Amino acid sequence: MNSVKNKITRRTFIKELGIASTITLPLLSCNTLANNNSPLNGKENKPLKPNILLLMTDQQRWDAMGCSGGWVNTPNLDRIASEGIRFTNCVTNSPVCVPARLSLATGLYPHNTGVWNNQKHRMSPDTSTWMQAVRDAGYRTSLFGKTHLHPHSGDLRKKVDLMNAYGLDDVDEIGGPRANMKTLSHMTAIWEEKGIWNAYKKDYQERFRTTPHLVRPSPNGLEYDADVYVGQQAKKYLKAYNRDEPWFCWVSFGGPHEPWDTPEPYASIYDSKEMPPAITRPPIGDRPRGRLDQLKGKRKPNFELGDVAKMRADYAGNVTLIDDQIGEILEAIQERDELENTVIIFCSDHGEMNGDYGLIYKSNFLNGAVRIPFIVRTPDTIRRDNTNRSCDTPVEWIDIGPTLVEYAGGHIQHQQFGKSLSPIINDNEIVHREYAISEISREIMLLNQEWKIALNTDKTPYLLFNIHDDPNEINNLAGKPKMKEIERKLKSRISDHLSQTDTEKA
Ligand SMILES: [Ca+2]
Repeated sequence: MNSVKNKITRRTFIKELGIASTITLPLLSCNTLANNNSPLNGKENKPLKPNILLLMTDQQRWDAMGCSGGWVNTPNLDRIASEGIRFTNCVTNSPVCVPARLSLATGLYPHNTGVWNNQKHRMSPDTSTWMQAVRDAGYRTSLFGKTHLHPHSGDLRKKVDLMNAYGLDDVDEIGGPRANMKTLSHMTAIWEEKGIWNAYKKDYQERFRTTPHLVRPSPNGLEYDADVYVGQQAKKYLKAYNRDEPWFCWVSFGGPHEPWDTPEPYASIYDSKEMPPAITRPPIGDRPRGRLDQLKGKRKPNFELGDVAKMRADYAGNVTLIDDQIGEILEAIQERDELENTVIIFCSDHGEMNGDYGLIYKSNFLNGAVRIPFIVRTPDTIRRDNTNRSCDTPVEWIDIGPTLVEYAGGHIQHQQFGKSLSPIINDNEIVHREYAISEISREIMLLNQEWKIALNTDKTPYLLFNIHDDPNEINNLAGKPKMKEIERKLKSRISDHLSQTDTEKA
């Protein structure tokens, strides 16, 4: 039953996909979170473990959902939110892929992992992860899409053993949109076979050479779109799943990451005139400087009038495309009659500035980049009355792992700093975290219920916003004499945090 050693090959995986037979109900129980309403196992009359669906996107802003910002149509995410809890103050632990995803897998901060930027980093197969803890709790684990837990190079089809070591059994991994130009995967093998891969490469080279924010549909069209590939592979897998263990399925879309190349018909769904305007970059003044002030070049393109609105409309189209794929996955789970007993988390690894502050991409601590959409929906939250569907406590994205392990009825044995959300899901009066932390390039940010502060590499505050009075982060109070005491207190919190999470000391 335990599948730790069960490393299936791609061939047997495909063979298994082809076998559709009656689902055998899992015999495992002992889920501390299962209550009397949980479905029962017919033979032993014990609550069934829930299945677990982790839906993740890459570079989706916190406000790019119908239920959060209101400017993107996402009926399926809205449905998950209406049956779950949406956390409105969730930040990624690093606003860029590689450090963020490493932190997610390990529950460690960049100041622990030493990975502070998008660098070539391969997570060692010996690393302890929460995915292993889910598997050890009796789950069959799977991954469709992007992990970026190891460098995007060579042939991802040959990295299955590494993914197995990370805790993921059944794997169909792809690179990100840029990596798909050169990294082999099952998906790019199809592109090559269909004779479309060269056009994809040519389109990318052209747009990044001249205008990175160019809005133009991908030559792949909808049929060979990477997000459609990920959604459909996950759907096929879940439809055919016929093992005894409950399933954990991680669906990790590569979109709505740049470029702005959404295929039709999604490219034309949104009217650019109806997109929310970008937040204008305020003058820097004489405050201390930090990473945000160094972002330039391709991240700060010369926009022409209307460019930002066009980008936003294209981006919104990509989010809706992914939402439709999520809808198909939910439908497949519903057809299995498992939707009610499935825990769902939806999140993104970081946001996208999409023109805010004159910037594109991420890599800074402003809302557009650091704040992420985050929804948890469980068999229990579905049954609640419709109050308290959102929660503004600070949450960190490394909280995903311990939350899922708790719902799986497992245990994380290794030292890590993620914190299960199940207590606050059960009682929204609980303080989950007093503050949330994010880090990049040896800078650190703290967000609490009232303030956001960021320190540069000299440990000097260079961003300070009152999040209630100034939700758009226009009025930077860093370095102002009247803020001295606030800055001192927040800095001391940061220093306590660093000392409490110092793995060197352990
Ligand atoms: Ca990313």
